Amino acid sequence: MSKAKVLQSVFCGFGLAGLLVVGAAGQDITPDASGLLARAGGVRLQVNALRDDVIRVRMWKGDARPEDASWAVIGHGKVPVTAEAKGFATKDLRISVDERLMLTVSDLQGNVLQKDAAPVAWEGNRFTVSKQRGFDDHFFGLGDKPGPLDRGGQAFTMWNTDSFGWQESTDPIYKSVPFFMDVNKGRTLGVFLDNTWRTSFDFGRADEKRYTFGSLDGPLDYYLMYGPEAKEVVKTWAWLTGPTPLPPMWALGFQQSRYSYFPESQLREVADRLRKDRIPSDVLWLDIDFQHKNWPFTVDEQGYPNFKGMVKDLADERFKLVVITDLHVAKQAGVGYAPYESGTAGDHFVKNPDGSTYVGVVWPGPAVFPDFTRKQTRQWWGTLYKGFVADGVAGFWNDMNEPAVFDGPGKTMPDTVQHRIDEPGFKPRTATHLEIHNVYGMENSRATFEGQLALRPNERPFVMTRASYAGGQRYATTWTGDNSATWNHLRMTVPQLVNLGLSGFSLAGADVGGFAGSPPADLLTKWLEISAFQPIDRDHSAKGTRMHEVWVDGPEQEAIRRRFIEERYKLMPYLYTVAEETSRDGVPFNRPLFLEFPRATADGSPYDLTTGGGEFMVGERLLVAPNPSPEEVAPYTIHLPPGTWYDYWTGEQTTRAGAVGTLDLEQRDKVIAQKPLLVTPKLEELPVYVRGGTILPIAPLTQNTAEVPNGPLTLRVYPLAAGLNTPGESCSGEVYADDGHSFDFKRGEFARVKFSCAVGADGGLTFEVAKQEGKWKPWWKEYRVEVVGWTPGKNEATFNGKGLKMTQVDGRWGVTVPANGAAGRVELR
Ligand code: NBV
Repeated sequence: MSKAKVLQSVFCGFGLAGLLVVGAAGQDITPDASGLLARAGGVRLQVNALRDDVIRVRMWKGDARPEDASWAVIGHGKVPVTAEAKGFATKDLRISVDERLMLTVSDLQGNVLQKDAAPVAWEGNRFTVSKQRGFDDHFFGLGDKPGPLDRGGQAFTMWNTDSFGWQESTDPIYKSVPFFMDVNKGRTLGVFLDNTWRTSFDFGRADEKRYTFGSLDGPLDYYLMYGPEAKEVVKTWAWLTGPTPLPPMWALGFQQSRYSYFPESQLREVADRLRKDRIPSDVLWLDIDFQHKNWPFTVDEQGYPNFKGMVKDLADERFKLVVITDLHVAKQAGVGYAPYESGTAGDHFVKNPDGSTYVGVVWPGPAVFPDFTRKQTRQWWGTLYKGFVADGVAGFWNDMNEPAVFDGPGKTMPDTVQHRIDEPGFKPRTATHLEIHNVYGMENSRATFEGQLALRPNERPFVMTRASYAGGQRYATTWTGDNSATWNHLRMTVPQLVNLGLSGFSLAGADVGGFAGSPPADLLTKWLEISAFQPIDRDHSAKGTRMHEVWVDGPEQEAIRRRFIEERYKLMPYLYTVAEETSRDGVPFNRPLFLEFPRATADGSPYDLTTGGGEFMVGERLLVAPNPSPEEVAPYTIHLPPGTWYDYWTGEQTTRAGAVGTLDLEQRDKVIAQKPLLVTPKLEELPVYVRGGTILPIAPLTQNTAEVPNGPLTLRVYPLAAGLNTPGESCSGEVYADDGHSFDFKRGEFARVKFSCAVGADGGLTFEVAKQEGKWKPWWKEYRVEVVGWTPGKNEATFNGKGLKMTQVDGRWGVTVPANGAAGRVELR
């Protein structure tokens, strides 16, 4: 459509009143191949389709188009659109713009997905975007913000902040991930405001009919990602900003940390005890006290006289070591402190407006701060790891990178500190700390990550960062900072880690047992139970609190704790498969139920509103249902989405609401309403369910992820319907394996095996093993195929047509068959 034509239709469409509002001076729409450019008064609006389901919206004042650069977005194309009278349409969406540049986004069926509630409000450079909000809008994401899973009714600020002892209503805390999704009756729209300045989000707190987002400065630049299913939006988010890469497998093992193990002998005692007590574990952490006077990249030679030898001894015991490397470089001239001297020589530190180096006080005393917005500085930072890497340190921890500065205003750097952006995609320019603050931690973790890659090109880096921004999942795992040893903090780990996962940070953890304060024995036990199903399982505690390693409360508590950690290790083939999925499509490790069951409610509202956000999925197959009030002793209700479920521990089947597809939505809801599933909480139990139709890969117990499991890979079949009595019903599963630490998987050195099964008319089961993808030889030589809740009618089994004997193990009937990468078929009846 020509520009003139659009103008004409715009005029007709809006009528005289509209024109008067804008003024004759200039409102027009110019379509282009992938969207439009519009102008009203002195404001420009650019809307483009990056994909049929992804729209980018930019707005600015004046003629000069702002710089098009992003720390978060990793590149994207544009797709052609069809121009329409008031906007354009893609194959999924319709965008219309009114005379005041107000946007409406609908699907092609006419459902409004998002509509401006008011024109963008500008106050100097500050802007606020307002969207209409209804009671069916539910908001998720926004990174590590504490509070309920659904962000509706609340308001948040993005400003990375060291918030020791944060509580449920504390905001802001460590990270800024200005991405959220709005789930409205099963239709999901993701929104990402790509602005690193201090941004704010209000989901109906100031005005229940609106949600708003804005910033005090910087670009008005946001992306809309349409589902309709939330899972699609999460995948699109990973498309836009990158998924969490595949971690080394040991990162999924149990990890023991404390602020701080000191001296070396204490760390060795912890290691010995873990092995002696047979607590499966992979990682030990060293916090700041292992350093000389808290100077990053040094070792206190008195406390740790034989650092290299110790790392080696730990490695012999199959422990990986992660050490802290804070970014505040001690300001120590002339004493041979290489990070300061080489950093000064290379001009790598951030500056005051007068050109002098900015100095702030942190753990080492006066310290200087690398300018991570410079590529050269990140490269230099990466080289600082050379010594630790040579010593065999496996991973690195970037703390305090909000950045925390003890004597700075607001406990961070002054707003006026200068960063010298020198980064591909950006104009080389000076930016104030106001602009860089929220990405500083992410770029710190990026420098660490890329440094590892440079030093050990064929090893997957492991970095954990406290502060980050959107896209930071590309470089580091994260944790929720300085939580507290309370029951409420244990409860909050679930919504917090789930929202982090939806925001891209699939691999996240909370300090197990709580950082601040001392957990009573039962709290620590329950925490270790739940964390066994969370992505990063790291026990960590603050100085001055009581020790909280697994054994500290005596043999009874220890036995419970061990059992859960052991279960995590048995589930490792599944957990690793989930992590590998994340690395491709971004669907997180822990998931809200609505991600897997978008149609579990009659009206399409997120199912998690029913559960209160306390239940969560591990991958697509396991559901964990902790007590929503973990200190409460009375029975509580578990809400299982429609379908067949199995108690993970007992195998008992719970078809609470009929199999999916057999009841209509309304009936399903009634069934759920009729029969609450009540459980009485017990210290030693955590309800976990397996979705019917699952084939779950399980390994023999190992004491760490480096140990080769001894025995077959168990493929536990959880039929879709009870007793295999519904012909045609099927189940599926898969397992992924590789060497667990290198990038050889990118060159085909991996194994992915898919399994499926179907129930025959005779009540028997046909189980198919597909030919292995990839050329890696996994550890298993055999499969144990077993069926949960099933008794054979004829007691007949074949493998590839040949008869074999069926056996019962722990009440489950099955067979053991060779596994050599070839396709195979097991028949059980
Ligand atoms: O490095 C010490 C701690 C660390 O243990 C914790 O996990 C971080 O969140 N660090 C904060 C600095 C001081 C905390 C009081």
